[in-house]
Amino acid sequence: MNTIKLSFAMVCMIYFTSSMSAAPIRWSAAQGGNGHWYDVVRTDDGIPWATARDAAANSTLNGFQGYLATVTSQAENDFLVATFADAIRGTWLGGFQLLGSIEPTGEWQWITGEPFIYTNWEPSEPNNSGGSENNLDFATAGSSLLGVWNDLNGVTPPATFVGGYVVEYVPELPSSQLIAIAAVCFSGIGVYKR
Ligand SMILES: [Ca+2]
Ligand SMILES: [Ca+2]
Repeated sequence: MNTIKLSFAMVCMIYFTSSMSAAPIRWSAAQGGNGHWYDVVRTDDGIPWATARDAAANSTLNGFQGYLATVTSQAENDFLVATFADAIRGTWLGGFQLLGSIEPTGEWQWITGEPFIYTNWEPSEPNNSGGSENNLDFATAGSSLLGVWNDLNGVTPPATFVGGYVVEYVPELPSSQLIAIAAVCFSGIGVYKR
């Protein structure tokens, strides 16, 4: 029985530590920010956009679900550049085009539904290279400019062009789900200690 309780407590601790193990950084109101948190996750080169999108959606920060980052202002783009520097090169963002969009600049949208108005395309981008670049990334090291955008093939992205993604988290009051999980975990640990 004690083994079961110990295992339960360990699972709980792993849950909480894993959700905090990354090091997201907040764009605070004091900085003129929106209060959201951001993290750059480096992965194997060539990660498909949809894989990154799903991984971001499965990421949590203190119980809050993340999403593939949406960059909707120059100030937000500047914050990411200043905060993560070269780590953002070759990372996916939450922008995409549906098939049939007017190429290369037409009908870009954010996964959140936010208006796609601000852009920071690299000069000569988007170019819909190969006729199949419908996903948004921060341009890779081949670019002379840090923080500029590129359109890239999200299904079979060139391994040398993308190797990670940016996650954004919107903080809110602790969810009832988190409270419930925490209550169960701490009661379980308390039982074990007795
Ligand atoms: Ca395109
Ligand atoms: Ca391109």
